[in-house]
Amino acid sequence: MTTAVTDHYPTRNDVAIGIEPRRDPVVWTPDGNSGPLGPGDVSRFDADGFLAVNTLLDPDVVADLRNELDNLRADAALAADERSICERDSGQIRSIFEVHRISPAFAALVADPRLVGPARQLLGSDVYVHQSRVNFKPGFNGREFYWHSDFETWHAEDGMPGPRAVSVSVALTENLDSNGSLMIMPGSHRWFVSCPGQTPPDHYRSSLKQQEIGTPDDGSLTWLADQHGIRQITGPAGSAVFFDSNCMHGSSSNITPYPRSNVFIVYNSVQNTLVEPFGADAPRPTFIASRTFDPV
Ligand code: 6CS
Ligand code: FE
Repeated sequence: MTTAVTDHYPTRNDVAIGIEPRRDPVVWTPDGNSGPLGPGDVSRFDADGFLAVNTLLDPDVVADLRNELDNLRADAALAADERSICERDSGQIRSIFEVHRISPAFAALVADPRLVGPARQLLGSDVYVHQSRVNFKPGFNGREFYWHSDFETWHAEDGMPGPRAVSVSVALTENLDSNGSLMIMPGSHRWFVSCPGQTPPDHYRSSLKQQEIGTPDDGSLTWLADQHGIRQITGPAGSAVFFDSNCMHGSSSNITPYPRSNVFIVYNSVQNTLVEPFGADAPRPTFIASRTFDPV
């Protein structure tokens, strides 16, 4: 008999819409736990919910990953694979999921201590890869990612119990303030915003192109933006941002000629492995939410 897991973060399914204080810590590091981040960076992540790093990867590593990006985009078989998500209007590739299982270069990146080291330190445990993806956001046609908390979706649709996960977004092209770079509300990770609506069957087939269910109401977004502001995360290829699973974030469409292509790796604590979805009838496919929990 499986023990019922208490839902500390109710959302969707006619739950009263609201903003509740986060029940869990942000930084799970026991005092003095060592790791690559200094105390200043750890406290900045705790306060803001994210930490931007201007040069995480060396130019030669970035060049290799850019080449890999071109190889993946040119792979006709992969374009027909369910792990490739196309833009809703142009048909250009929007995202490729599970890149760490498709490409040796991205598999190596996942295990790079510059990425997994801070993740283990912040989450205070071993970690496994919950999700990896490249978001291409091509020039002229890269469409937006509307405001959302990743954790709200991962909790409702993947069965992630608590917000004990951290994403690392690595810029593979220059992230400008004009080409749809990431916007985060600093400090928003300390609130859980329950979202309206019911999760449709196979929701991921639409949500990964344009998310509607699992996005907060205007009133909640306005309250959060008034309280916390909006920070645009820009930086050169090779820069990165570590961000808490529950940050309110989004990015605008890209109408410039300059692609904003980033790889995102989501590290989840091995103490926070997926159970049954809290707000959907069936779990999403494993290329979106891994159900093997082998530590990196
Ligand atoms: O549903 C998800 O898992 C994906 N959707 C968004 C908009 N961000 C997180 C993740 O890539
Ligand atoms: Fe997201």
